[in-house]
Amino acid sequence: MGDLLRPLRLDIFPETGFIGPEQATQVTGRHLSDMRGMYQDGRAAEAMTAAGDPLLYQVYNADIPDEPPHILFGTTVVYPGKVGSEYFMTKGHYHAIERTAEVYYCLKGRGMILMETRAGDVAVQHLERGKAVYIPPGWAHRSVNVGSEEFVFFFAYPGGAGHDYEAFEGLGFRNVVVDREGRAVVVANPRFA
Ligand code: PAN
Ligand code: ZN
Repeated sequence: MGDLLRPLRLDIFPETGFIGPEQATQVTGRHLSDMRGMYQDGRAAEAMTAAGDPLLYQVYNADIPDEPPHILFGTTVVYPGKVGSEYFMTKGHYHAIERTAEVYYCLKGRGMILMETRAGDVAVQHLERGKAVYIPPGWAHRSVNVGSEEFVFFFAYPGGAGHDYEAFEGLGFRNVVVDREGRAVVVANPRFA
């Protein structure tokens, strides 16, 4: 068996996604420069990166050993904004151990979860406060903020699952979410045409 822990209790602030106490939390910030090639509008991405490289999202991870039989959990805050007509989003990944699932529970804002399998199945679920999405084993997942405030969600998945980002460094996800006259629309990724 892996590390044993004493039971612990944390604070999770739904408005900000912040998890306390600070000593029990790891924070990772992702800027636009961390997502080279992932947005359709490369020129808009370059210009925004040069003009200040905005912070797109933050991940707060409770400090739990990353191995079975633990459950890793935390929050993600995706900030509102767009690169060209595409909304701010996470990189997206498969779990390295593909037979591992995940649960997302929305605490604030409005988002879409883009999901797909290596076999080419695709799915999209909408999240708003109080709704949860179950991501079954084998489904890659990316979170998109389609609202005007922060999109905050809680996540939990098995320790040791790991993250595989490589699959999305070329063409990206099969679907993209774009703003069409103020509405968030899911369209097929033109790179797959
Ligand atoms: C989440 C994600 C988090 C950030 O904790 O890791 O939302 O997204 P990326 O890892 O794709 O940058 C999760 O799905 N963990 O497995
Ligand atoms: Zn995941």
